[in-house]
Amino acid sequence: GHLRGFRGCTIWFTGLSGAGKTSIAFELEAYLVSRGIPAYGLDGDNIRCGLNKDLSFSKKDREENIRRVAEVARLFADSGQICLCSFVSPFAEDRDVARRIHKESDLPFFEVFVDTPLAVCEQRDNKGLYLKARQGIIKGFTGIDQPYETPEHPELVLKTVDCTVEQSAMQVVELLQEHGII
Ligand code: GGZ
Repeated sequence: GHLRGFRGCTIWFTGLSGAGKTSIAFELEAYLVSRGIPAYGLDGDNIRCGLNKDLSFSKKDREENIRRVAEVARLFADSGQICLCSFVSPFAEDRDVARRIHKESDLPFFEVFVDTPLAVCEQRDNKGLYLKARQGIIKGFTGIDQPYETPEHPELVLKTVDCTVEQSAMQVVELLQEHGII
């Protein structure tokens, strides 16, 4: 890694569906790339349609989803890029696996809890998924009939209710600066 003079790392955004993970990651990716810092975002949209299209939303398949994503992120980070992972990743033990995978390769890993209350996510319901979950059309939906385990020691907590997407992205930029990544 480090070919471009930047230290690669992984930023792991976790939070409910509709919390704003991908929006913040996308804003951050644009900010970094515009400054010549290589960054790339992974999320359910580009991972679950391809690499992980064989996986469901059962506890076991979410575990495998996170494991594979973490391995891919490790490769991005090892290549000197900032890998921005946006996954609900509701189970603490799965997030810990992602962290361990990076630690074993001596790559920095930052867990960022996108802390948006369920009521706000459900109110937004951008994709109509919460309504379907409430109606029982979708089963095993995080926050409705599957748990979300709140991160206990994340490197950063983003309270999105009080911030714009740009402000949240800048808080992550500050985190990266504090750790000498950028
Ligand atoms: C949670 C679900 C589910 C269920 C479909 N539970 O708002 P979105 O649409 O784009 O984000 C959610 C995304 C979650 O995929 P992840 O790969 O991030 O999940 S995990 O990390 O837990 O493996 C939502 C949609 O897929 N979605 N069904 N049952 N979210």
